[in-house]
Amino acid sequence: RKALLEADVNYKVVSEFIKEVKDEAYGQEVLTKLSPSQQLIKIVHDKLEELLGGGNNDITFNSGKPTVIMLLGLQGTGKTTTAGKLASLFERRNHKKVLLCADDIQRPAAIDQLEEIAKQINTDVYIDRTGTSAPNIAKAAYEKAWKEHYDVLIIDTAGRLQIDEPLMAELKEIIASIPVDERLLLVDAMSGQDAVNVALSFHAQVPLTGLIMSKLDGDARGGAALSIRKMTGVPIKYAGTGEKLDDIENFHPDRMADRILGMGDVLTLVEEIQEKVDEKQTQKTSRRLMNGQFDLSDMLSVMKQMKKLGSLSKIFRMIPGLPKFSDEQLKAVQDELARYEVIINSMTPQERRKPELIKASRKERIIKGSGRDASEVNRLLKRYDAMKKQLPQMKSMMQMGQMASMFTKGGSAK
Ligand SMILES: Nc1nc2c(ncn2[C@@H]2O[C@H](COP(=O)(O)OP(=O)(O)OP(=O)(O)O)[C@@H](O)[C@H]2O)c(=O)[nH]1
Ligand SMILES: [Mg+2]
Repeated sequence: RKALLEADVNYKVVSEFIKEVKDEAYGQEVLTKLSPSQQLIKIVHDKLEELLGGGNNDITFNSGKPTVIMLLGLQGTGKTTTAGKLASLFERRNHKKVLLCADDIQRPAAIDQLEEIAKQINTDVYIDRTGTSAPNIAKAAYEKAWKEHYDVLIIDTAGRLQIDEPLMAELKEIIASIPVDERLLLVDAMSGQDAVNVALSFHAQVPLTGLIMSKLDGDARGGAALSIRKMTGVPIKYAGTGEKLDDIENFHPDRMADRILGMGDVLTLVEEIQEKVDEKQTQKTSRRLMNGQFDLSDMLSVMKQMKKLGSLSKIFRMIPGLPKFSDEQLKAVQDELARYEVIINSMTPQERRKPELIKASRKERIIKGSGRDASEVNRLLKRYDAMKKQLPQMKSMMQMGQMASMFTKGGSAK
């Protein structure tokens, strides 16, 4: 059975995020128009927006020479379509003369696809079907762009199912042979956490200058965007919102924060938490944990907290590193809690404070008193030892609880 604390918790990310939200909350005047829960959501929302935004969210065009944009990404993420979308956007909005370059020579159909797109938007495209290498094609396209005074050159590159050496070598060779201003990675909004690793490997080999989220018109909330933005430090520049060639827009961090939070249900959740969290107890346990103290009563208190935070964690589901609790995990904690509570109640205060006192004869008494069996008592003691070793994670758990309790009863943030 999987314990909650063994869930994928990245203590650093959790406590950093919570600390920032807390600082923010402390510093804030009482906003009369917003209820405490709305305030909390607003702070989380703004924090998300800040995380998602920042950096140059657009393209800076060179003057007097072509601006070279290279599109990168795994197979089917939307490179070729986005090449067309960007060309059309720059022509319409920025009145630029754009040359597309079909540099995906892995499949003959890829060239045809870009040629077809170019025709639709009435844009020029550089094509070479003689079998020469991708870097050579890019070089020739760049020369043409210079000679014929194109403002922008957009290079469509080959995708792969997975990152592989030949692909990376080819991309590196292209950027070594012509000056590429923008290296933009396509990230499919539907992709999960593995997209983070993909982005990081691209970034390590071909330093990225931006991200483009594609397929934001789907159901995906786009939590991967947040992880990738944070892990690479690279700005998200554009968002693809459909299959048509004008379905592209500059990336709006505020809209994305709305989407990640899925506004509707969050408010209800926060209100639910407020009803459940016992502020005094939480603070007391929190203080003890900070001082490195942890006994069996603290264990009960932490477990109660975990149970309550199960629903709060739904708010943070999309934030990388925060604990994600499944319904089964919550149920497991609930059952465990019910069993342990009876056993711990049969202990003397001294035993609760110093569980290491509990040897054979005391154990016998506790078993009789609680009506539970030896294996359960042993399991409880084992669990206590395991939790004691995970003090940092528990501290962050209690902090989350405090954060929620700050907003209870009129938000007594202190
Ligand atoms: N709904 C939706 N579909 C998109 C979007 N962007 C691309 N697509 C679709 O995704 C599919 C793949 O797009 P491509 O542009 O061919 O992707 P690619 O990265 O060039 O793929 P490869 O060249 O095979 O690596 C196509 O069916 C596109 O129409 C988007 O923003 N929304
Ligand atoms: Mg393609």
